[in-house]
Amino acid sequence: MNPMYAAEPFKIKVVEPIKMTTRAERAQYLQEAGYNTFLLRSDQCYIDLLTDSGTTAMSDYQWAGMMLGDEAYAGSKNFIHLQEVVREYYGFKHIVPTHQGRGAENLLSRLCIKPGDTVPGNMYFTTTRAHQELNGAQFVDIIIDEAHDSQAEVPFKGNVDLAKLQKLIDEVGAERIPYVCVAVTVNLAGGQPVSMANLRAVKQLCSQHGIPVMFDATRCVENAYFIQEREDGYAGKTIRAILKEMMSHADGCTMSGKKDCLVNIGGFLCMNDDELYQRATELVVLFEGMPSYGGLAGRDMEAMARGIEESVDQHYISHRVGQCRYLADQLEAAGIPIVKPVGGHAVFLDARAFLDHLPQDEFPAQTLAAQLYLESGVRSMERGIVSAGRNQETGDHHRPKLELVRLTIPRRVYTYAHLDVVARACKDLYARRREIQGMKMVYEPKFLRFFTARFEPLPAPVAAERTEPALAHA
Ligand code: PM9
Repeated sequence: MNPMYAAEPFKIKVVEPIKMTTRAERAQYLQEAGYNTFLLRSDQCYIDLLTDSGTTAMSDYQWAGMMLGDEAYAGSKNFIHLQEVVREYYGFKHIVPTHQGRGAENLLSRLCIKPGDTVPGNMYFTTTRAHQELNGAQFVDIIIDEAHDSQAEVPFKGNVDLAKLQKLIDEVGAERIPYVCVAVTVNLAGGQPVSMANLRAVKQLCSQHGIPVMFDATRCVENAYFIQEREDGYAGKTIRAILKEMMSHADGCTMSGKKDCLVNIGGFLCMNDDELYQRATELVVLFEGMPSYGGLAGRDMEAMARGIEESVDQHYISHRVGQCRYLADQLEAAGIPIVKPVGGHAVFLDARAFLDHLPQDEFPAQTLAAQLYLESGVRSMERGIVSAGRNQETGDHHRPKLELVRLTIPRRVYTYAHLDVVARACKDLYARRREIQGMKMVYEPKFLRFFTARFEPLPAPVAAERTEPALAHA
C-alpha cells in the first residue's frame, strides 16, 4: 500500500469514459482553440483540470434529491430546504439564490456600489472585480504582501493586511467604501486561507467605521479545514462549527455553489440586513428570477442544500485537500516550481520560474497551459497576466506578480492514479522547458478576456534574439 495517501472516502457507482488523444491530434485541437485551454472541447481532454467549478461528482444522496425537485414557479419546497440549510450551516438570515456566483456578485455590486467608490479585497478575482468595475468602483488589493510571493511559506497567506485596510479607510473615507470583500480562500493566491483571528479583526475594524464585510464564500469549507489544521484552538472543533464561526464575522456573502456546495450549477447571495434583502428581492427578478428560485430549477436547489450538508464531512474535506498535497509532493520532489503552501483546490505551477526564459508579455502561463495539454492531454488554466486583464484607466495590462498555471482538482472525480499521470506529464514538460517558445495574443475580448482570447506561438528566432532574463519583469 502506498503510505502517501488515504484512500477515497467513497466508492464509484457511475463511470464516464475518458480517452487519450495522439500528440498530432492535440496539436491540431490546440491550434483550432487559439492556444486557449478554455476553447478546447471537453472530449479532447484526457484529464480535465481546467477548474473545480461545477465539475464535482454529486453523491447518490444529491441525485436522489434531484428527483424531489419541486418545479413550482414560486415558493418551491426545495428553496425552503435550501434556506433552512444555509441558515443552519452559514448562519445568515436571508438567502437569494442565483444561477451561479457571478449572479450574486452582479446583485451585490449593483445594490451597494456607487460610481467613484472603492472596494477593498484580499486579492482580486476576475468576475468579482469585473462586476465592481462595471458599477463604477475601483478595486484595491489589501492582502498581505506575502500572498504575491509564490515561495513565501505562510500558514494564512490569504489574510487581510489590517494596516493596508486602515490606511485605505483614512485615505478615501469610510463613506466611499460600500463593503470590504474577503475571499475565503483566495483563489488567485493559490487557494490560500484566511485565519479566524484575521476574519475577527477585519470585522472589528470595519465595524468601527460602519463598513459591512461581505465574504466571497466560494471555498469556505476548504478555509475551515485550514483553520482546523493550523490555528490554535481549532484542532478539536468540527468543520461545521468552524464554518459557522467564520461566517459570524461577515454581514453577508456571495457564493458560487459550484465549488464548496458540491453542485454543477448554482449560487446565492446572503445577508443579515433586512433592508438590503428587500432591495435584493426587487433586483433579482430582473436578472435571475423570482426570489425563491433565482435562476435555478427546484432540483438544483435541492442538490445544493444536500451538497452543503455533505461538504462539512471531515473525511470528504481531508481527502480533498490530501489529493492536492499528493500531487504537489510529486511535483516538488521533481524540483518543479509550485506555489507554496499548497492550497485547498489546486496545485499552481509557477510559470515565471518554470519558463524563466519567457518575459511576461509572451504569456508564460498561457504558454505553459497550452504546452501541458500538447504534452499529455491534461487541461489546466492560466492564472496570470491574461486573467488579470487591463487597467481600466491606463489601458495597459495588469501585471500580476503571480504568473501561474492552475492544476485544479475537481471534487470526487479523479483518483490518485490520474494524479500520477498529471505529475508525469509535468515532469516530462519540465525536462524540455527550454524548447518552449512564448506566444502573442491575436484576439482580445473586452471583458474577462481569458475565457475567449486567442493566441499564436511566436517564431523561434524572436526567442533566440532575446538577451534579458525574463525574471527582470517580476
Ligand atoms: N471561479 C474558477 O475556475 C470559475 C471560472 S473562472 C471565472 O476558479 C471565486 C473565488 C471564484 C469564482 C469562480 C467566482 C465566480 C467567484 N469567486 O463561476 O460565477 O473562484 O459560479 O463564480 C472559477 P461562478
